[in-house]
Amino acid sequence: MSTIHNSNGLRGEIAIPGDKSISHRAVMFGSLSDGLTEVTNFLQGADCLSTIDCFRKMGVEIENTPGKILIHGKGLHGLSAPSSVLDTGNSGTTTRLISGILAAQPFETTLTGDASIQKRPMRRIMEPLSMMGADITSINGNDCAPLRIRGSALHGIHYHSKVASAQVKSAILLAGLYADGETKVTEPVISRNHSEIMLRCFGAEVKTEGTTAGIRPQPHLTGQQVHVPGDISSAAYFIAAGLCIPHSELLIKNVGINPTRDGILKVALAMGGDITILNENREGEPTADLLVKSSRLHGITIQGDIIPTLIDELPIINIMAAAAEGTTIIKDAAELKVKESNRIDVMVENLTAMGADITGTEDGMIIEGGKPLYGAIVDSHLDHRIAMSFAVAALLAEGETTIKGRDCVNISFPSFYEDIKTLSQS
Ligand code: SPQ
Repeated sequence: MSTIHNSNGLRGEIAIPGDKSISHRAVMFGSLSDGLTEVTNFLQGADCLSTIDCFRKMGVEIENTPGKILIHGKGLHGLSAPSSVLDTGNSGTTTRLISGILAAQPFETTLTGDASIQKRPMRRIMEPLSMMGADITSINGNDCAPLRIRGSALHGIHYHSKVASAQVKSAILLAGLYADGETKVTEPVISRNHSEIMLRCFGAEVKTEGTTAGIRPQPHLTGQQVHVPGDISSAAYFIAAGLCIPHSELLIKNVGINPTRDGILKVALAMGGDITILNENREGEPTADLLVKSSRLHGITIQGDIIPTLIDELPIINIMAAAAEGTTIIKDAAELKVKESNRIDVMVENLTAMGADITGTEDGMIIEGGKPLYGAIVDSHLDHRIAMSFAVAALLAEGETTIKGRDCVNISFPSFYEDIKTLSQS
């Protein structure tokens, strides 16, 4: 499918691949544990494979078998110095979380990634980790990767983060496993809490109160069985397609609906979307099946505390807003500028090319919905979330759409185009 055409409706059932954030964390925490960690429904996306590669380079035996990932943990103090640079690929999560671990190891590491990673801000982790005593430098002096990290003795701190960021919070908590006292992070608004939930399962002492998460230094973690739920960020493309394309009905199975990630559901319902939540399971990371039917959507305002719970879904929410009647206003989302691409500029560029009425603002965008969309050549800027959002826009548009750099979906959803094709034929 190199060009994408208008769709007559998506119908059928889809099982969404494993959650990217949870898959990364399972590999990291399993590597730092004593004993075996078994991970099922692991996301075989390029980002999570970068995390596996980094830990293999530090001596961890990780078997990637068809049904499960087996991680033979080295314990908190068992990693060995890599013989080459650690390459985190396109993954901000790998880069930032692993920095918290490397800050405490008895060796020096150089960490880098692709062109996009080398532009993403690292000062946000360098500052708190340095306050803990870490020796971490940006080799080019621009507060971006490549980073050189020399392991040091770390102190517990209480850090007040200016941004609501699970990557910042998790980097600090992971360094806190090795500190000489309690470490706490307070965020302005709570960000996704997968690290807190999973670290507790592996035996760490993690406490949370309001927007503060705290951890105590730990003698050891213990290997676990982790079943990764389907990624709500990947499900979001099918939620949007099911709602916006006439004659659609989709059953999206086993989706993670952790309240720190479920903003897309709240927004879709507030826009008038017909979504039924079925088979809810609230143990550990909560999951449910979602039955989604074509709906007439209307514009809304999205701002404030909900933003961190849907930050990665804002590109596809833009497409829903373009298809909806009326105005959608998105505020408090300046973080979109420092993702794999500047997601405010790129959404404005591509949606405008397709005929939508969208204006970028300092911290979001304003979309006047209901204008017809036309096929166009759009550029993903090698950002997976942009490519998938415009694949859905293409299904809604008259004519033919070409997405430049379309294969970047492999970062988080390798079977994405195949799944759209299957559901188009059902
Ligand atoms: O890993 P990466 O590249 O940062 O991935 C993105 C994405 O769209 O897949 C962001 F570009 O998701 C982040 C998310 O935005 C994954 C993440 C996590 O697993 O902890 C947290 C969020 O980032 P942040 O900066 O808000 O902590």
